[in-house]
Amino acid sequence: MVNRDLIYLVNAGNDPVQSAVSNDGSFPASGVLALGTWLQHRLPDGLEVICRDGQIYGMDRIARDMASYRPGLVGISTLCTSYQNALKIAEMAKSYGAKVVFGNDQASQNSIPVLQNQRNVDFVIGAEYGELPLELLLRHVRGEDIPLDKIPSLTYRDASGNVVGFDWQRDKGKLSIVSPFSGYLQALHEAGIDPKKNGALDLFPILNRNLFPQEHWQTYLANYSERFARLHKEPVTGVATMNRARGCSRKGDLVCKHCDIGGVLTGEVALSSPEMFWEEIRAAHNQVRANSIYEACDSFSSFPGLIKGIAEAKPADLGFNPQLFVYAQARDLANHPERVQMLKDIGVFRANVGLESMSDSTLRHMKGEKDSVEQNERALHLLKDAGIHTYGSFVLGSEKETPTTLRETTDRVKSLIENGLLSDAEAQPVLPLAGNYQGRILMANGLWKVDKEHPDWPVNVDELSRTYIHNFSGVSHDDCVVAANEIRAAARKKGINFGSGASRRENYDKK
Ligand code: B12
Ligand code: SF4
Repeated sequence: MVNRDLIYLVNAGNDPVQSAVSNDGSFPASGVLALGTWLQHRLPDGLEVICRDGQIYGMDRIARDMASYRPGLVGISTLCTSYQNALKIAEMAKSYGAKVVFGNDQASQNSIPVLQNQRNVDFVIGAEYGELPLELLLRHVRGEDIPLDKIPSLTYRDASGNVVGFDWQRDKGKLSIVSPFSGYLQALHEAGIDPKKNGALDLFPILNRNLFPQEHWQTYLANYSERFARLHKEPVTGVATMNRARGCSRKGDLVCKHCDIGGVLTGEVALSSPEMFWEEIRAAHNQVRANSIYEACDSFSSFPGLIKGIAEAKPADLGFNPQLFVYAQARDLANHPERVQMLKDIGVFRANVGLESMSDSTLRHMKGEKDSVEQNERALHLLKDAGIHTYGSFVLGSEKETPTTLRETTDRVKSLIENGLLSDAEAQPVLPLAGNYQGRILMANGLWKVDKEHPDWPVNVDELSRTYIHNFSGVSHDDCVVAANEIRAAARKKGINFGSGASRRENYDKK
């Protein structure tokens, strides 16, 4: 017997074979918290919500939870590097009779093949904003008369077993929070939010971080402190993630070619009010003593109006000194140096900057003609002068990559590290994904399915990356791994953090 009044929401942590980035396990997965908080607000009567982050909790404990809680519905947050774990959790959940729903970018973009190939997955919710569709699905599972075909962005099997409903490739344009298809217009209206003005994200309540056990927060803090405490002048008392802005100023051809963020690919911009921004920060401190807080908007520097508003709305009675970590684009900062000061004013102490390449021809191929290495360097100097640390990431092996450009990037990144312009360096071969340019190129050339036994997803991200680089780049995947290892060695020597995301661990072990 399952408990239909209990929903278990879990972020599937990275599969064991994956290499880590230095942020992994240091920052909470807020997607499941956002979903759980929404459900508690909307279905307050008799619903129990349990949230866990598999990245720090471990599969054994998730297995024990399934056996003891017997949830009626299990929601699994699934990214490209956590698909195997997500499937294992689905299998465990199913063995006790739960219904299983996958969500987040990876599941969303691949919902059709996931359901065609995985009997342990009942549903996929393909949404930027999973809250409302999950609420409707939960109500359906609990016995309310809500037909599956009335749930926005749901992929499911019909009575004959055919996979029907949301198809990301076909329907992604309908996911906007202000689209009639998304189902949010009525909720916005009820909340008194004008969908034509910015502020739609105010619809989502302040995260209830207590949905994660205290132990999760202690683990994030311990992991974070081990890697980042040395960057702080004041003791770090807690770490939190928040998200009060979504979207990017890049549109159309200027979207970075490797970008796979669903909302950015569809041109979605949604913001909260500056007041809500500070409420979230205050709550993060009250709930888990967080003073190091990651605003996960990619890319935050795209919104100078919002940042200015946030600076103006900063409460005088906050009672602590928030240290913010945000995404910023080099181009935004180099062309608008005043934005660096604005970031400083609101408490930004570390910026995550996708520098991608330090060779103009590859950089421009990846990000368009308006970006340059000179801008990358200028932004790094501005940040350093303002006392803001930079987490710089680099993507190797694009179509314009040649041995010369790869050498140029590697040497320049090493010199950035040596000159103290980076406090973290992340470098890895480019990864084609269902939503990004590289993925589309593989699909167009019939090269997408690289694993015949797992046609829904080639679980080995390196194979996919290798296939792409081998066929379309002027270097090999091995060349990129060698370059990444050279960058990692320089970072290690300098004593700064380093990592290689979305790439397999074996590339970097014993090197
Ligand atoms: C913050 C962040 C992190 C944090 C926290 C990780 C986490 N799991 O949340 C850190 C730094 C630790 C991290 C790590 C990684 N990340 Co990350 N990360 C982000 C970022 C910038 C924001 C995510 C976020 O917090 N948004 C705010 C919350 C509220 O929204 P959300 O998580 O998207 O969840 C909403 C919906 O997606 C949906 N939803 C989510 N889960 C579920 C589950 C169910 C059942 C349902 C119904 C709906 C649903 O509803 C939620 C509420 O609206 C995104 C890019 C972006 N801007 O979206 C990349 C992103 C998600 N990360 C990505 C990647 C690749 C990684 C890493 C693999 C990097 C690496 N190590 O190689 C790891 C994976 C770690 C893991 N398995 O958890 C990719 C995923 C690509 C893909 N197709 O899978 C993204 C899209 C960036 C990119 N490259 O384009 N990341
Ligand atoms: S700056 Fe970030 S969010 Fe914007 S397109 Fe590039 S990778 Fe995507």
